[in-house]
Amino acid sequence: MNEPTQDILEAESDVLVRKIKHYLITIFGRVLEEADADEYYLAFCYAMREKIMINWQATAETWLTRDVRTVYYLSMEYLPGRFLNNNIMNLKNQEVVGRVLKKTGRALHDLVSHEYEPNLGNGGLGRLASCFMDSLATLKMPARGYGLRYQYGLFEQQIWDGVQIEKPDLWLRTENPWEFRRDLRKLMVKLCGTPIRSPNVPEEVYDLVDPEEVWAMPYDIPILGYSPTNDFAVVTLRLWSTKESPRNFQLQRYNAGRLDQAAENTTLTDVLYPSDVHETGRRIRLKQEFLLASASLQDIFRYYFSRNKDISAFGDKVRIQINDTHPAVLIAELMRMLTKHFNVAWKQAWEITQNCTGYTNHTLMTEALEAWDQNLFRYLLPRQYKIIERINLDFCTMLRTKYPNDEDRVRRMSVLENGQVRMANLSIIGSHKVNGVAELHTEILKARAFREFYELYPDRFVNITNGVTHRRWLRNANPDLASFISKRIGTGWIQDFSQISRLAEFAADEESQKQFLEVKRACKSHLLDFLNDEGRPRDAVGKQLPANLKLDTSALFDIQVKRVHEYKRQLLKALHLIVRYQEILENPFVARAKRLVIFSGKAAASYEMAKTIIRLISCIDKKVNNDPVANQLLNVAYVENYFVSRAEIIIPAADVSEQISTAGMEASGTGNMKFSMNGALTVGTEDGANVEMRQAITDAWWPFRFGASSEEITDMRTKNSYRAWDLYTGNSRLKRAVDALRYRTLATHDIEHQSLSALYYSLLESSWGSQPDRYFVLKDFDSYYTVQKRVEALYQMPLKWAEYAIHNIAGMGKFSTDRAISEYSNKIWDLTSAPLDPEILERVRAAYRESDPTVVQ
Ligand code: 26Q
Repeated sequence: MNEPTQDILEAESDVLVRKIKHYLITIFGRVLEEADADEYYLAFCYAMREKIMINWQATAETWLTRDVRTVYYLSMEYLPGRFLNNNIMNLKNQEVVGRVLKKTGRALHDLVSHEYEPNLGNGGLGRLASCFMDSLATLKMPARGYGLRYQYGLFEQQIWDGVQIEKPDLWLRTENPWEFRRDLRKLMVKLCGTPIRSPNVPEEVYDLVDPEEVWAMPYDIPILGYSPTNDFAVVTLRLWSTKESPRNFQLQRYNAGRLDQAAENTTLTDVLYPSDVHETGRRIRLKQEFLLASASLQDIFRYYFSRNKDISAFGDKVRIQINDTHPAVLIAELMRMLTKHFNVAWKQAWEITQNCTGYTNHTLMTEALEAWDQNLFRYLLPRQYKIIERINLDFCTMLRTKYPNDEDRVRRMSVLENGQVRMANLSIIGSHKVNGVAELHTEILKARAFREFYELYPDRFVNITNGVTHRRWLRNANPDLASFISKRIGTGWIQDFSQISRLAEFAADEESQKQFLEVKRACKSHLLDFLNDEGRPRDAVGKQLPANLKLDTSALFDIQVKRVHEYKRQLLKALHLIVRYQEILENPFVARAKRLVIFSGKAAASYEMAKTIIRLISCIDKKVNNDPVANQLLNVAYVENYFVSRAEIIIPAADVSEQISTAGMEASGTGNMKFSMNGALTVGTEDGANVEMRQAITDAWWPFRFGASSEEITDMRTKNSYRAWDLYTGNSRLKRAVDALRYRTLATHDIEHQSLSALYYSLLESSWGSQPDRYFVLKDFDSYYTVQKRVEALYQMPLKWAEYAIHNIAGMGKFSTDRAISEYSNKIWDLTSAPLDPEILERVRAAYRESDPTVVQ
């Protein structure tokens, strides 16, 4: 496409300025000069939004008129990050925006950082859903995302002298200009009540007497794809809310004095459950899951019937992907709707349901598989429970024929067992494809967690390795590195990330190495500014302390950011820190690489051990940063409140990316990919997607692999052969570090001391029937220590380091969600790209120009 001329840029920026002024005066009653940052931000977004509407409308109309197969992605979590900057980039409006800001006397940084991002997820799974939306839109795949619009997203984390404090996330305190409330599209969801047999339908299909009726109000967010021309597609992310429908308030209960119950259904979507681990038995959570499933399904049916006269094409036109088991009750609800409302026979309905549904698993920890108490389930969702009973009866009957005299197997595979409803079993049975999120993960699913299902349905299991959108995580987060790349291989990589491999040609080029190091230095400087300002630690009453970092950008930036979890082993890194500190004290005059170690991540509010690990790191931080000898060589920072925009500052600055989970426990990881794309070298176990990253980057350029393999770990577990105590006593370096947890070396008062002791005991003593050191921290310590020595040696050779880094970036072509979405489209959905119809686009554009004759294009 031809670049726009100066005249056009100028004219476009004039239009935008006029629109901003228009919104300021008509919505806020303000003129430009008076507008505060909030008002300016909103007016700016409203003005930008107009352009989005054209392609949004044209996308919807194209897909509607062409009656294409569509995928509906259901996820309880989304972490989209900030919208404004991404939208400016995908509209390719940087230049125009630059001029607008100049003309209106505002700064880009102030504008984009004014946005408060939605924190509607816990971590990896939610961020993956958002990366998928970006790639679906970019690939022009007919798609829609469904989720919940929580009033309060994941808590805001503050760390007061080492203690995690959770504060409510008030993301809706000002208006969100990126969402559109669609009153006409609201839907009713029915729960509880008494089931009664309904006439003329299969036996298990019941009517409901006296149900609770909850209105779900949709809010639509446009997700812009990237296109080198201006025919980008816009996918809708539709989030349901129960807040804005006054009738959800149960006045009868209120009148009966049950104030708590009266408001339950207006507050259903109030909070995101703040845990990425086992959270069973939470009534509201099950109601939330059903709300998502039921409202989305009704919406899917409504859309389907706007294009089709009868149900016959449903199985062909509709694909539904469930992001983990959280929306899995959809399988029962789809069966119910097909049989009850559309008169489909049971057997055929089951075929349609399986055909339509795909299930992605994100965890290997069997204790984290979702299971609901049967009584609770039956009480809240009586009709769906009946359906599950029938599904399960059919399934178990089939099993008994196939495996006669193997009741144990039937029990293990049954959906209803032990007083529980097992959502993973339901999901596998009700889907045509089940996928893991990295090769190792999928293999372990087949060999262990879902082995018997795999035996039964070998073709159902597929792997689709995760990715990330390189547009947000490289192009937007690290514009200097992006232009470093584009100068060398052109801009084609933005759309087709496999082209990044061509960067390898420049890895050995000294000029490129130097420039890479300069880009990295600038990113580190930016992060240091943040750490020394907003990112400073807090004292025991929450007041921010003066900056306490001594190191500059010449130090090695060694970073671990992710949810805090024992299996992710922040503790391993902490122990290594203690060792380094002790070594420095012992021998202060040995030349050593300077290192700034950065952590960030939230612990689930109820996860004591994780909170204690944060506390330990803060203790180390206080000790090391305030020690006049050690702080010349080693600094530690725990950045509170990790979220997408903060990750966008932290990740580009990393020299070393820590991906050190116990092998076999991290399903995939996606932070690992973001770091590597930004030219960090990975210190990593052979876990999750690390394995495939190593293969893609090749062993030659992947120097810091360490630790026991997942086979070794499994072996130690099954043979019960692991002896943490022997490792501890056999390694004096390690022993001294572990002892620091117990001997009050790090703690400054009693409570700290008690906390840290708990870590000591978790490593060395069995408790509640579980083994010491369940995550094999001590096992991998030595190998971690050795690899960290190599890190420092290589860091002494900056140009060599840069060569490695450039090879790492060049090897990341596979890890874009564009590739992942293409694979889902081929292997699971059988979905093809549907670009915008140029005629429709032109017609919508013309209508827009007619509505406002001042617009330029
Ligand atoms: C379940 C029931 C009740 C309440 C909460 C939950 C719940 C919520 C979130 C359970 C799990 C999660 C999130 C899991 C998650 O984020 N898993 C990560 O998914 C990433 C994307 O596939 C992987 O890269 C990570 O390895 C995996 O840990």
